[in-house]
Amino acid sequence: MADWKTVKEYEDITYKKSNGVARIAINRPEVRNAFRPKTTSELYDAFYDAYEDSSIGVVLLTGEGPSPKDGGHAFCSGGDQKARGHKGYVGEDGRHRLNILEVQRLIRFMPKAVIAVVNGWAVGGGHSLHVVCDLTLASEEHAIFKQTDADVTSFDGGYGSAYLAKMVGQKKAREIFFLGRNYSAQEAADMGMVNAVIPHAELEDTAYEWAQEILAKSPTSIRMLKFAMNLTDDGMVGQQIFAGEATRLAYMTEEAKEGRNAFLEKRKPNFGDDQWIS
Ligand code: S0N
Repeated sequence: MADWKTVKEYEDITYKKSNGVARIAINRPEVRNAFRPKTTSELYDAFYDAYEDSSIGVVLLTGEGPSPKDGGHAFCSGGDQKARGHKGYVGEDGRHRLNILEVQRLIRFMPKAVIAVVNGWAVGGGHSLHVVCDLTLASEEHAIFKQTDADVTSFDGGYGSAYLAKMVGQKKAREIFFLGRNYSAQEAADMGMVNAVIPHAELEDTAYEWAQEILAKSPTSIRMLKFAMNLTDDGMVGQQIFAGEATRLAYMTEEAKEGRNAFLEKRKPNFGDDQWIS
């Protein structure tokens, strides 16, 4: 069982950790967990903490709720349309931003598994957030997947649509975006964008169990496999990230230590014989 400890108090999100797992939840149930710039800044801050914490191997992303007003469950309803200006979403500082994309990139490029725990509505930019996560677990009773981007002219032409099409196929992805219908957890699983449909009461415990299973695996294998699977879709950035991990592995060899030591000792390196392995 999880023993969640709050890491830091935020206004728009909650952030907790338990035994190698971080849990980040959007906490604006009165607007179905829509994100405003403060929310995305806080999400970025929490995800970055989890990214840097070497004791954390898996991050769960979910939504708090249900709504105090009428009991509606929400994972995330996307960009807060009340905060939307003409050039982006307007923060308390008056600046326009689309910084949910920075959160998406951090989820995509962090060397740890990120699981979307979809407890209710996953709509618009909230749908895109589940798409960019490595795995999605969905509430059997309350999860509803819906793309409203084309209703409100606030559309995700990146991972939210193009990567979705790789996941569910071109025809289905176009249906999701062009028609904006509601899809149940089971329909989403049948399409290939949800890993498992879980009874609502067991959703969080199941996500924690999946996280513990992943934590029992080799951390290097998980990070290399995530980046290998990202690579073909992420172009040169995918290569850069995968190559960074190859460099990190190279640093761990005797060969690399000799290269560094020879420079520091102002001598020629001696990499030894028989090093040109096939
Ligand atoms: C979620 C929906 C389907 C829930 O319907 P339900 O249960 O009937 O509740 P409502 O009565 O509609 O809502 C309850 C209260 O919550 C407010 N509210 C809900 N969603 C939002 C929202 N997104 N922004 C602001 N307020 C919201 C309602 O107004 C209501 O409050 P009151 O009672 O005071 O009126 C339904 O609510 C719904 O359809 N919501 C809107 C979904 C939507 O269109 N989202 C925006 C879609 N676009 C994006 O998210 C793009 C985001 C983005 O930033 C982006 C930009 C560039 C590139 C990428 C992205 C990206 O996608 O990440």
